[in-house]
Amino acid sequence: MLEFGVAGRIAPGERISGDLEVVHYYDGGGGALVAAIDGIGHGEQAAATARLAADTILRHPEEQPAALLRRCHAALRGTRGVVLSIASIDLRQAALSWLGIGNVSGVVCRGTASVLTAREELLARPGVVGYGELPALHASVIPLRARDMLIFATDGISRHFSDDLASGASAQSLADAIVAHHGRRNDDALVVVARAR
Ligand SMILES: [Mn+2]
Repeated sequence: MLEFGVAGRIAPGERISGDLEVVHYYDGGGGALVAAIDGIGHGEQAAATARLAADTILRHPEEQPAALLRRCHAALRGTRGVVLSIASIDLRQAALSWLGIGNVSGVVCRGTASVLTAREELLARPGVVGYGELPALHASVIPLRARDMLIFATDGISRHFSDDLASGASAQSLADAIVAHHGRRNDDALVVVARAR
């Protein structure tokens, strides 16, 4: 199974974040969806668009990331759109399939009990989900071993967030620490952490 952590911050002057996470088991716990969504703009309108994307994903949690992004693109037509990165984790096969449109960062840190040994970064495609044309969508699939950690961060988090991760921390304390140390003050921020046990 997975251990999850979610942390975020609302942009100054707003009452609601336009960033939204999806953390959801499907197939009786055989799989899990993890996504970080950043609604374009701020406040209520961005939050509503992000909610629409999350609801669209949650209606078909068993589908692959590319299919889910295409569903979101259709559902969000007429809105300002979102950028989002999503991972579908097959827990029986210990495989993670991920895909991103826009600038939500994604990294998988390979870890043992005390040392983070390597990382793989998500190569997200440019674009906006719900606006214009989607680029060709090809999820990449990587193995997920025990202690490996998936982290998604919206652009309210500095790009350098993964430089100094402490692998021993809980997923939640890690998410909290990333927001505290790498959050930008002028934007909504969201960090989603999923660690394989
Ligand atoms: Mn943002």
